Amino acid sequence: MDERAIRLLKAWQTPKGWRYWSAVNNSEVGLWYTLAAFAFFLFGGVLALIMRIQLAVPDNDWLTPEQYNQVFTMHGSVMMFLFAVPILEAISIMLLPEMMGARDLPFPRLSAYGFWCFLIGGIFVCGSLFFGVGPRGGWFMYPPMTTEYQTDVGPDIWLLGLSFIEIASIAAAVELIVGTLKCRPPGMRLNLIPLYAWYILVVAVMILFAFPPLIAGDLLMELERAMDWPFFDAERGGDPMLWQHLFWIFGHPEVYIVFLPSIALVAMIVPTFARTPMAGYGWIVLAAVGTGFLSFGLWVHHMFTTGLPGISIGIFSAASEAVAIPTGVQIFCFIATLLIGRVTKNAALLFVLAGLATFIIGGLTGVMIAIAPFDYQAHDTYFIVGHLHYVLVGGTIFPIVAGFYYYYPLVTGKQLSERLGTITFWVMLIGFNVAFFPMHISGMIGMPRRVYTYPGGMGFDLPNMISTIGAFTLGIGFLMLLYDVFRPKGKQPLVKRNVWNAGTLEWSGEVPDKPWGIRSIPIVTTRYPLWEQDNFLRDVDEGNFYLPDAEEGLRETMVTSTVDAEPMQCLRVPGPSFLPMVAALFTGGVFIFGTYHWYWAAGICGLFSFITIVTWLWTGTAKIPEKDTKAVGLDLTLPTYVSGPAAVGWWAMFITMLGDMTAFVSLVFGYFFFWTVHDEFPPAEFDGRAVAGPGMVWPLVAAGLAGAAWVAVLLARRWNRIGQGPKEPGDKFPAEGIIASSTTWPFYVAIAIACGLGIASVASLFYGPLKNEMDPTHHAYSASVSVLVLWTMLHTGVGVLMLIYAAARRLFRKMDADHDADMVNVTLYWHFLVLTVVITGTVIALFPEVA
Ligand code: HEM
Ligand SMILES: [Cu+2]
Repeated sequence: MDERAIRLLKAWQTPKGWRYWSAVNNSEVGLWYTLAAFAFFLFGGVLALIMRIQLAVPDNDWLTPEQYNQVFTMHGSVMMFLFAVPILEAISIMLLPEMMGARDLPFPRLSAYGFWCFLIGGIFVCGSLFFGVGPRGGWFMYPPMTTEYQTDVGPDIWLLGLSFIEIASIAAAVELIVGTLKCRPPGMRLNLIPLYAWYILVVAVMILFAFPPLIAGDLLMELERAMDWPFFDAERGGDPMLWQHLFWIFGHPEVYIVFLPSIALVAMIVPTFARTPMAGYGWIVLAAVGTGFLSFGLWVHHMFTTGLPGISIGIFSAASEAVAIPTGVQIFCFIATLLIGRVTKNAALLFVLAGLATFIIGGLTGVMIAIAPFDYQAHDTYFIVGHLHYVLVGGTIFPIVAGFYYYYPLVTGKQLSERLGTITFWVMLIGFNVAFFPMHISGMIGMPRRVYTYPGGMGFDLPNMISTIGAFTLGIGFLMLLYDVFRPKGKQPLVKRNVWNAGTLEWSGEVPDKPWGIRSIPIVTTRYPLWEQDNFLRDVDEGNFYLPDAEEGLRETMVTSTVDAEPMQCLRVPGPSFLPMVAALFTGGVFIFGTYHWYWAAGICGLFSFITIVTWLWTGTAKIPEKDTKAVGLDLTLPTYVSGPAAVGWWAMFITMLGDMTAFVSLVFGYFFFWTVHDEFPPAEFDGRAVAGPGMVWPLVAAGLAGAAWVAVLLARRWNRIGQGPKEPGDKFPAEGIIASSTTWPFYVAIAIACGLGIASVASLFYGPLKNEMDPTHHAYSASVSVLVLWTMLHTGVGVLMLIYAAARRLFRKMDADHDADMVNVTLYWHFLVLTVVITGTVIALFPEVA
C-alpha cells in the first residue's frame, strides 16, 4: 500500500473496542440499523405467530381479547414503523454511498443520531408489551376509541414512541435526499444514476411529505389525551374523521414508501443476473416518480365506508385503479430485461421472482377492493388481511430477502448457501401462500379482522387452521434464513471481488472491504461503469481519480452539482463521536418521560438534549477550514468551504423545512376541515358560553413583528459579510466605503433587534388568546387556534435561539465575513418561519371575519 493509501485508511479507520460504538461511518451505522430493523421484524413475526396460534381453532381463550388487541396492534405497528421503513433506510445508508462512489453520506452524525433514536424508541415501544400496557388501538389508532375509551398509557406510548421514530425516519430521508442530489461522483448526471438511487430519491421525498401529516395528527391526539383539547371529540365540535384523513394521507403513501425501495433492490439485482443493462431506464424512472405522485391522491380508498359523498368515492376509486399503470410499467421492464438477458439462476433471483409474482396477486386483489361496492363487502374482513400481506410480503419481504442473498458477499465477504437458499425459497413461498391465500376465503365468507376468536361451525375453522400451518411453515423458512446468515462461515474462503460480475459502483468494494468506501472517487460516464468503462477498477485502485489521499488526515468526500454532477466542493465530513448517541438518549428521555406525564424529567432531558445537540453542531459543522481550496487530484482544485445553495447544510435545512411546513399545513388543514364540516365555524356560542377567539389585532401584530424581525435577519446576513474578501476580481462587496471593513457591530445589532422583535411576536401571538380568555378545551375551534399558536410560538422560539447561536459563532470566530454558512442557514429557517407566522396570524385573525 502506498503512502497515500495509508493516510487515507488512517483517516477513515473505524474506532476499536468500546469506542466502536462512536462510529458514524455509513457502513457501520447502516449495518447496525439493518440488524436492528431485522430484529424488530423477527419480533413482529413472533407476534404474528402468536396471533395465528390463537386463531388456529375456534372459541380459543389462550389469549384474552385484551392481549390479542395489543398483539395485533403491535404486530402491525412494528412491521410498518420499526421494520419496513427503517430497514430500507438502513440498507440505503449502508449502500447508497457505495453505489455512488461517495466516501460517506453528507451528515454521518445525523445518520448515527437517527439510528440511536430508532433503537431507543423501538425498544421502548416493543417493551410496553411485556408490561401488559401495549397500545391496542390498531396500527391506525382511530379515535374516539383511542381517545375516550382507552385512557391507559397504551395510546400515549404509540403516539409519542412512534412520533419519535418518525422523526428519525425523516432525518434519514433528509440525509438520503441530499446524498443522492449532491454526493454523486463527477460525471454521474441524473440520468446515469443507479436506479436504486432514483427510487430512494422518490421515496425519501415521499417520506418528507407523508410523515409530517401523521406527526401533526399525533400531536393533535396527544394534546387531546393529555390536555383535553377536543380535536376528535364530536360533542365539542371535533371530528374523528380528521384523524382518519391525516392518518391515511400518511398511510397510503406509506405502502409505496415500503414497496418502492424493495423494488429498487430488484432493479439492481435483475440486470446483474440477466447480464444486460436494465431495459426502459427512463420508463422506470417516470413510473417511479408517477407512483410517488399518485400515491398521495389515493388515501380515501381506506375510508370508502365512512359515508363520504359519492363523488369523492368515485374519484378516489378511479385514481386507485390508475396506480396499477405505473406499477405495471415497472414490472414489465423487469420482465423484459430478464427475457432479453442470459439469465443465471440463483437464490437471489428466485426471491425476486417470488416477490414479483406475490406482489402481482396482491395488486390484483387491490384492483378488486379499489372498486367501492366490492370494498363495502370486503372492508374489515380477512380478505383485506390477505390482500395487504400479499402486497407487503411480495412487495417488501421477498425483495429484501433477495437483497440479503445478493449483497451478503459485499458486506461480509462470504456467501450464503445456494442450496439451502433454494430450499428456503420453496419453504417460504409455499408457507406464505398456505398462510395467506385462505384468508381471502375466510374473509369472503364473512370473517372480520381484528377479532381474537370466532365461533366454530361457520366455515371459518378450516381456513384458519390452514393459515396457521402456513404461517409456521413461513416461520421455519425465516429460521432457515437466519441460520444461514449467522452460521459461522470460518472455512469458507473469501469471495472474489465483485462476485456476481455486476456493473454498478458498489461492487468496486474490495474483499475484505476497506473503511474508506472507495480508493479514489471516479469519473463516471455510464450507468454500469464496471461493465462499460475501460480499466475502471484499475484506475480506482491506483488512486488515479479524485481524492486518493488524506493529506490533512481528515475525512473527505466530493460534492457535485445537482443535475450534471460537476465537482463543486471537497466536503469534510465529521468522524466518530458519542455525541449523536448521547443526544438520542436525551431526546428519547423527552418522549419516554412525556408518555408517563413526568414532565419535569422530560424537561430536564429536553435541556440536556438541546445542550448536546448544540455542542455537536458547534464542534462538528461548518468549520472554517485551514485553507480555502484544496487540490483534489487530476488538476482540479475545489473549495473546502461553501455556503448557500452550494452547501449540503443549506440543502438539509431547506428539505427539513419543507417537511416542517408540511406538518404545519396539516394543522392548518385541520382548521379548515372543521370549517367544511360545520354549518357555523367558528360558532358564536357553545355549551352556554361564547366561543372566544384570539381577536383580530394581536395575531396580526404578531405577524407584522415577525415580518420586521425577518427583515432584521436579512440585514444581519448582509452585515455579517462586511469586509468580505472579493469573490471575483474587482468585486467590492459589500459595504466598502460606507462602513470600515472590519466592523462587526452592525451584525450584532441586527441580530439583537431580530431577537427582540421575535420575542415580541411570540408575546403578542400569545396575548390575543390570553386577553380574550380563550379556553382550548371549550370547542374544537379554540383548540385548533391554540395548536396553531403553540406551533408558531415554538418555531419562533427556535428561530431566536438560532440567531443567538449565529451571534455566538461570530463572537467565537467560528464564523466570519467569508465563512457565513451558519448565518445563511439561519436565514433560510427564517424564510420559512416568517411564512408560518404570517399564515397563522392571518388565518386565526381574519378567517372568522370572512367565514
Ligand atoms: C411473517 C408473517 C406474517 C403473518 C403470519 C402475519 C399475520 C397477520 C395477521 C393474522 C393479521 C391480522 C390481525 C387481525 O386483524 O386480527 C395481521 C395484520 C397486519 N399485518 Fe401481518 N403478518 C405477517 C407479516 C407482516 C408483514 C411483513 C407486514 C408489513 C410489512 C405486516 C403488516 C400487517 C399490518 C399493517 C396488519 C394490520 C394490523 C391492524 O389491523 O392494526 N404483516 N398480520
Ligand atoms: Cu391505500
